[in-house]
Amino acid sequence: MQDMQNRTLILDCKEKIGQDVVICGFVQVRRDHGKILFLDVADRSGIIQVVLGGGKGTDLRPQDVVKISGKVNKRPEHMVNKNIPTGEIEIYSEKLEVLSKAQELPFDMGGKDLDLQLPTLLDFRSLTLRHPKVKAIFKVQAAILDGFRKAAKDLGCTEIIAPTIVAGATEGGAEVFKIDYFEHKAYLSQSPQLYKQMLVPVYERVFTIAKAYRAEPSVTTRHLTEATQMDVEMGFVEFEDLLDGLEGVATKMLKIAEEEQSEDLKEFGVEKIAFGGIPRLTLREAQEVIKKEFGRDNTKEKDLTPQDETDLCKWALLKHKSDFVTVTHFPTSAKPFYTKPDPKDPEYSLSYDLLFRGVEILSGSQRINDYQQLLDSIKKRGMNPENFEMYLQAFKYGMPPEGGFSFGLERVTMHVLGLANIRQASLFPRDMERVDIRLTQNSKLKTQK
Ligand code: AMO
Repeated sequence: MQDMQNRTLILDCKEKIGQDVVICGFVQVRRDHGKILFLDVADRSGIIQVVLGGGKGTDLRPQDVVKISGKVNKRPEHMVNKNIPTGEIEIYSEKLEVLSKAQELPFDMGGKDLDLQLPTLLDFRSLTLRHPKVKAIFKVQAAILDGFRKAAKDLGCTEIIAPTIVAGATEGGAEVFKIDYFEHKAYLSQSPQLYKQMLVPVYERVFTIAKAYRAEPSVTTRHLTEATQMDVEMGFVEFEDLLDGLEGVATKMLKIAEEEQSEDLKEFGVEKIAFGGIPRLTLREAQEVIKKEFGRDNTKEKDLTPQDETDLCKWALLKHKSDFVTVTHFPTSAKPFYTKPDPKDPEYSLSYDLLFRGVEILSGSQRINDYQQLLDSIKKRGMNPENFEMYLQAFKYGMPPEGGFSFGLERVTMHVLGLANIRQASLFPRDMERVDIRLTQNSKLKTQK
């Protein structure tokens, strides 16, 4: 693609030693040495040192957008910076144009890490996203998305886009945002669930990357009110096929992401992902492991506690060299209406979660595909079948045995990178307290003159 006329990308300067180039980018850091000014300038390809002579650039500051003409020189041996790909070169320039002037920054962005409290990091999101280490989070996230797409396509899935204005709650009645829809009530979709199922008789196998809205009334490090789900749904499958499918997609997706972004991942100092054979346990078996290995008796609980999830992953890494554990057969009553009860023991369902590095990153199930059974399940939960009219049509007119699963993109990103809070893994996170700006107090940010 054509860039600004005559522009050379910073990384390509490596091939232009001794030549005149024009680079465009953002001032990252300035260092004054008498009459000479050293700048670190970054563009989408990398970062380079610029030596500005001739008394130029005295009023430059970080984030100024600049166009610089100069000559690419080899740096003296003792000045080589081994940490960056352009560390053997620099640009000498006396010609600089400021394309856009930045105001004084509210904090220093020049360090290797951006050392800010989370609220400040988010209050200044459009600025803090420019820091190389923050930027890298979303390069890794893009690689995860890429990996998911490739893995889902390899399964034979067709990509679909589901609506997000919907007629009812699918995943749980309370945690749904109501919206005014002309003179009617509508909801923001909690999941693309119903739509991916309706498309099974059309394409057999589908995938989607969708926004999911959850009116989560609590503030935790792992919940957002607007999350991104990566969903798959497949027809003509049995329970074991689904487990193979989800583990296969998880493995392929993260292998691709690790390979594509290996340099960025190194910056975060995280261990390489352990892809040993993924252990599969029923919920009751998992709770036995917790009791035996960690001394907590949660064997009567309907779900795993956050501590159980952490401990199970510790166990899987130690015993199976796997950062993943698949847990199956959650109680039917704890799962959404579309979940298929296990015919061998209907109190438990053909459902599963995938845990990764201590947290649930995926859940899913084999679905009820029988029309009458689905209708009964809706009614049994006190829901109104009229709100599911279009969904039910799909079952009335023939639905193969089917099932699927959904990964939470931000949770996956968070745990691939070892981030402390899910908000760091969302470009513009929404929670109870924030929609871009803080809702709980007047924004401290005034438009700076
Ligand atoms: P579930 O509700 O478990 O299942 O969601 C699937 C995955 O999405 C992520 N996730 C969230 N991430 C951040 N904040 C939230 N509030 C949030 N809620 C969910 C998690 C979770 O594992 N329709 C089913 C999936 C299916 O059966 O196919 C569903 O939505 O990583």
